[in-house]
Amino acid sequence: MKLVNPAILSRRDFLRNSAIGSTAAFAALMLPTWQTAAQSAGVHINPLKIPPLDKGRMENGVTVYDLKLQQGAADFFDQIKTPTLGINGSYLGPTLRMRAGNKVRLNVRNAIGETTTLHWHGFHIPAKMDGGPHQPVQNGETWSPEFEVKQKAASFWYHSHQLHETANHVWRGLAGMIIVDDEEGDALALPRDYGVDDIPLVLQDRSFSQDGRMDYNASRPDIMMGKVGNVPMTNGTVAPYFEAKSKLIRLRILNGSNANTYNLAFDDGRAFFQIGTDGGLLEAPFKTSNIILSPAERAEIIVDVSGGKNIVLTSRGVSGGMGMMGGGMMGGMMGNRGSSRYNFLEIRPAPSLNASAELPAKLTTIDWINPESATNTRRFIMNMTMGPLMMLGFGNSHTINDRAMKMRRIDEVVKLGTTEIWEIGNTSPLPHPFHVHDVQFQILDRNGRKPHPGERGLKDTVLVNQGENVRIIARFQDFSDPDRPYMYHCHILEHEDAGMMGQFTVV
Ligand SMILES: [Cu+2]
Repeated sequence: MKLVNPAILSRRDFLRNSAIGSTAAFAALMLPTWQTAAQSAGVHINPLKIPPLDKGRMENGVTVYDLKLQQGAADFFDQIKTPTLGINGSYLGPTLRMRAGNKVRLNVRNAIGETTTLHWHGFHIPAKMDGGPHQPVQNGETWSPEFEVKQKAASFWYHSHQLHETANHVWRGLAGMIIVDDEEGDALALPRDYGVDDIPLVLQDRSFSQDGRMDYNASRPDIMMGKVGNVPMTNGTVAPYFEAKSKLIRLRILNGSNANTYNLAFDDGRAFFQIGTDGGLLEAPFKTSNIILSPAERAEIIVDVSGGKNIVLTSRGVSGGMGMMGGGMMGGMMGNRGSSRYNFLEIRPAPSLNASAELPAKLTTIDWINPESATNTRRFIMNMTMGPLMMLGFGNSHTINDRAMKMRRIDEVVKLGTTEIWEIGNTSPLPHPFHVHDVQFQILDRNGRKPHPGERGLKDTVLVNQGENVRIIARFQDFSDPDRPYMYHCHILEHEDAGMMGQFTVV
C-alpha cells in the first residue's frame, strides 16, 4: 500500500478544519480514504475553480470559438497529477458565452489521441451541426460547425457524444458549460457578474485509484446501473469553497455526472429560488428548499447567503427513485449508488455583503404549446433486461422500444413544422433521464399529474422514474435533413453507450 504525499501535505489544512480527530486523519493517508473522510467531515480546502469565460472573437459577423480537445494532467489533489481530458485546459472546458440571434462558429480541434465528438446539448440547430455520433472528429482533425443561436437565455452545456465512448470521454473531462444571453434576460435585475455573483457549477462525482488516477473502467454492474463515484467535484474542484461578496448569489447548476441523480439542498435547509430550467427562465421564481437534478439537467437558482454563516450545497439520496432500491438483488448490486451524501460546495459569505437588487416577481413568458395542436403521438419505452445472462454481457440489455441503438437505423421520422406529443415510459427497475436533441420541450404531465413547479419550463432532459409515464410536447421546426438524424436517449451515459438511444430525422 502506497502512501500519498499530497494527502500528508493537505492533512495540515484537514486537521486544522476537521471535526474528525487526528487519529482518524493519520489513519487515512491514502488518497480516496483521506478524501472520503474530509468529504464526510465537510471540510472544504480548495477555492472553487471558475471555468474561464470565452466570449469568442468576431470574424466577419460570426462569433468564433477555438476549442482544443486535449489530454491533460489535472491537479485535483496537491502534488498529484491525474491524467485527464480537457478543452483548452486540463479538465473540462471554458464557459462559452453566446448571444441569442448571433451566428457562432466553433473550431473543434481534436488532439485527444482518439476519435470523439462535441455535442451542443440543448441547442436547436441543424442535425449536421449537432455534434452527435454522426459527426465524429478524428484525432488531429478540426470540425467547424456554424449555426445561429436560437435559444433563450439559459445555461446549456457541451460534451462528447462519441458512440459507445461518451461515458468514457465525459468521465475523463470532455464537457463544459454554455451561457446564452438575450435581451429579455439582460433586462431583468438578476445577478450577472460571472464568477462573482453569477456562478457556473458543474457537479460531478468521480472515483480515483489510490495513486490519484481516474481512468474510466466500467464494470458490468457499472454498465447496468451507471458509473457513480465517491468523490464529489464542482468545476473540477475537490472539496471546494467559494467566498460570496453579495447578498444574492445566482448558481447555474449542471448535473454533469455520468449517472447520478442529485437531490440538492443547503445543509441548513434554507429556502432558495429556482429561476430557470434546462432551456430558459421560469415564468416566476419558485421557492423551494431542494431540487432534484438527473444527469444533464440544469437549474438556475438564487440563494440569499446573508446571515453570517457558511452554508454547504449538498446532495442526498433521492427517495422514490434510486432510494427505493433498498433491498433485494438490485439493492445489493447497487450498493450505496444514489444514496451517497455529497458536499459539493461551501459558500462563505463575506463579513459585509454587497446589496443585491430584489428578485423580480416575473421572469419571462413561456409560449405554452396547446396539446390539441399536436398531430402525432409517439411512445417510447425505456427498458433494461436484467438477469445473469445480461450481467455476463449477452444481448441488448439497454433498449428503447425493445431496440438498442443502431447507427444505420432511423427509428422515427418527424414531419417538419409539426407538433408532437412523446409519451415516455420506463419498465426497467431504475430511473432514466430522457434527453431529446433538436428541441426544447414542455412536460405535459407525469402519470397524468401536472409536472412539479420546478419542471414547468423549457426542458431538454426529463427524469422518468420506474413505472412512470411522462408526456412531453415539442414543435419540430426550422431544420430538416432526411439523411442526418438527431438522437433521443437516456442520459445515464453508460446506458446510452450500451444502447438506450434511438434516432429521428425531421423531414
Ligand atoms: Cu438509463
